[in-house]
Amino acid sequence: MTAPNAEAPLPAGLELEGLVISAKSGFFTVHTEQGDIVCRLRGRIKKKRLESGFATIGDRVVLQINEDQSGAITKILPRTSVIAREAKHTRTRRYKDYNRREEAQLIVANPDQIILVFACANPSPKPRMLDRYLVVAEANNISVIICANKVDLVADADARAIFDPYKKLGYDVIYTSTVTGAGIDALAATLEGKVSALTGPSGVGKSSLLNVIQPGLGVAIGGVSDATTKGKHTTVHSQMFPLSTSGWIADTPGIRSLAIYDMEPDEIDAYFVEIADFVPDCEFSDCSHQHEPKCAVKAAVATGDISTLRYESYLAMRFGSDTLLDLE
Ligand SMILES: Nc1nc2c(ncn2[C@@H]2O[C@H](COP(=O)(O)OP(=O)(O)OP(=O)(O)O)[C@@H](O)[C@H]2O)c(=O)[nH]1
Ligand SMILES: [Mg+2]
Ligand SMILES: [Zn+2]
Repeated sequence: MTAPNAEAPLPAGLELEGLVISAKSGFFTVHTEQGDIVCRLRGRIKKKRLESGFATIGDRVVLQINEDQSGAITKILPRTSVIAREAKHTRTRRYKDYNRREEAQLIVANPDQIILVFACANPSPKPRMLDRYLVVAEANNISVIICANKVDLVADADARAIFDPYKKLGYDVIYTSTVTGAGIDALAATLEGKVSALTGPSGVGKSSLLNVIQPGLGVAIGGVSDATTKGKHTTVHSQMFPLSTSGWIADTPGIRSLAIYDMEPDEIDAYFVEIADFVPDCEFSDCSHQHEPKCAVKAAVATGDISTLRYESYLAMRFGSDTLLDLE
């Protein structure tokens, strides 16, 4: 016996609201109270997509049921935030509005938090990339949890030397291993009831973490081509998964490069949280914190209140010629 209505078709024209949990080649799976419905964008939206924004996972949308039980997305509800990397060819274009960033490659819309995954080794962590992600998250006002994965591969002290300084800056850092299980409960606890997105370079173990946090998903995991360098870009499409503890988690493809865009150079000051603290004390209001006298930022670097690494990272991001930093 099936439950009443379990097999009953939904009436054509029925409007439902839901959450986009997968987006692939023009097909969107939308989670609704009536189940998961495969949708396409309604033609009118497609044409108007420059205004309405292309749907991405995490978007809340309105859809209409078709005769064949598929759906047509008729409306993308306003986003509260979005994590995107800019498409290279649109680097110089500016998008102030979250809903108009379709030319950037959207990674996930409306996340409550991002889990920024780096490996302690294999591939080796790159603090400059981490800083860049943090700037993007700060700029989008999204909270970040730093997950230092593969702790089993290094001495504890070595892992802490790299990631503990971020705790001092106020970021949550969780050390994990999908091999030993270290830190997995702590990570899982931070996900409860929230929409989170796993992001970071390829090969750091994002999909592996998902598989241990929510066993049974069977998400494909890949290798790392060379012990010190690159992941294999195993995950190709972003996807949201429901957590049995409540909440959703998105697995996303490893990011090759992450552009800083939509940001004036001096805005970067505000997104390096510890640098922002000292900027008001600089003698000159337009201080570039490089060579000016009575620069509070340089003074803080000299006393160790700002780490040299972070200061260099800041300079590279603000004044470096590389607007697109290779993450691998
Ligand atoms: N030693 C060790 N290896 C791990 C750990 N977590 C994942 N790995 C390995 O790292 C490799 C990459 O894992 P994935 O989960 O595919 O990495 P990913 O971040 O999803 O990579 P992309 O999908 O390419 O972005 C696999 O060989 C995993 O078995 C860990 O905690 N310790
Ligand atoms: Mg993956
Ligand atoms: Zn200064």
